[in-house]
Amino acid sequence: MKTRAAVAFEAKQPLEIVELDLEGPKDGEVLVEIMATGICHTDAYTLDGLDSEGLFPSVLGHEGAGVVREVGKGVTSVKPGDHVIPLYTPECRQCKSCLSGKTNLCTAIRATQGKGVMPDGTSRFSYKGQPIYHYMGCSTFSNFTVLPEIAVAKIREDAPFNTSCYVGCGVTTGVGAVTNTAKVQAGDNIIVFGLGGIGLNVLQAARMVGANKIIGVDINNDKEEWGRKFGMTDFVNPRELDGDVVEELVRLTDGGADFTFDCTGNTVVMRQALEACHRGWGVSVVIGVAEAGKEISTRPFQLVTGRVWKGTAFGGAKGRTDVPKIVDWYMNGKIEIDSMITHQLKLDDINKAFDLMHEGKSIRSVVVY
Ligand code: NAD
Ligand code: AHE
Ligand code: ZN
Repeated sequence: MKTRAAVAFEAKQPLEIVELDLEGPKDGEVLVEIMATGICHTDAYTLDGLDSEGLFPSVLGHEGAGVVREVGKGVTSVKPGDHVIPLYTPECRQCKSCLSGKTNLCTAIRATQGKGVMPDGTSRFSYKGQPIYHYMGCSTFSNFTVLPEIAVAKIREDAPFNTSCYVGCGVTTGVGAVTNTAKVQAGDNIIVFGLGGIGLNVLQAARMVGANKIIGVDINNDKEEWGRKFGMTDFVNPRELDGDVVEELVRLTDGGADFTFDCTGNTVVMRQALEACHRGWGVSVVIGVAEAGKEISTRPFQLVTGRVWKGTAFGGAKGRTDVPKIVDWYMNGKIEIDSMITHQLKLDDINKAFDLMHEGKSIRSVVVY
């Protein structure tokens, strides 16, 4: 079949809207009509050529929602007509990682996913006879895409596509970092670095679990108002401080935070986030994805004196199990999504979404097909 898609032919070039050929689902795969997709900073990072796994030409996009249109042989958990969210972190429930109960990082198809192909080693997308790579196993910047059955979460049918697509990455990542990875408790003091599409979701989850001080740090003053809407109690712009940002944060939290979260992808900020943790027990969670070649550093003394550095992918969420629950939280009003979707665009205008993100003017842009 044919599908309209925004293709990343080369790094650092705008996406091009073209018609691709798409092969139908093979055994264990499903064809999904994507109804809406968010644009996450990770898409921009890959398009900018900063991802060590980045491949071109490819169909980017990993924050979608849609409807199953066809299933391949052996598919039992979904059927045509089901509403689903594609999962870049699948959940096979059979691999060592899934069975461990200790991680959401299913390994069943990670190797082929990183190579831009389906589990059988081939791509379903092609353009003028040449294969086009898949991205993060999702490729939601195409109106139709093919996914392994283990990489779709079935969701309720009354959830709007144009908002629930955000659960496919940003919402789950931010909320899950608080509830699954950090396990923030009522009364804890937390600091969030970077108040974008991920950071605001960290804030709202911290409010939901009853955190005490919820401090937001951003270099863009426009983010203060956004932060306050989602539970932030204090705002710090490091560029407007006379002194050192870590010292100021340690002062504000009477010795350091119980939990800090990096939602910037900047390795200097990651160090600040660790060092703003409380001596003896503070935990810093790395969410931001850093560009290829970057490394984190700190004085080992920071760890010797009890601070803990950890990270999270997809908020530690087990996709097929947890994503439907997060959609329920949204539909039942436990978490907020609608106001974070600041821009809704057509596929033809998808490049504007990247500009808005780089200019700091959007929280989430969503393409509606
Ligand atoms: P975004 O562009 O919406 O937000 C980033 C925010 O960080 C902006 O508000 C920006 O002003 C702020 N910022 C930039 N530099 C800063 C600095 N030096 N100090 C303080 N604030 C600064 O991006 P997003 O979609 O929220 O994504 C954030 C990061 O999370 C990206 O690196 C993305 O790749 C990553 N991410 C990781 C996961 C995961 O599973 N680990 C999932 C989604 C996104
Ligand atoms: N490919 C990059 C790493 C990118 C990365 O860490 N991705 C996150 C999700 S970001 C979503 O917006 C993730 O899930 N990581 C775990 C995994 O298995 O990819 C690189 O540095 O090579
Ligand atoms: Zn993402």
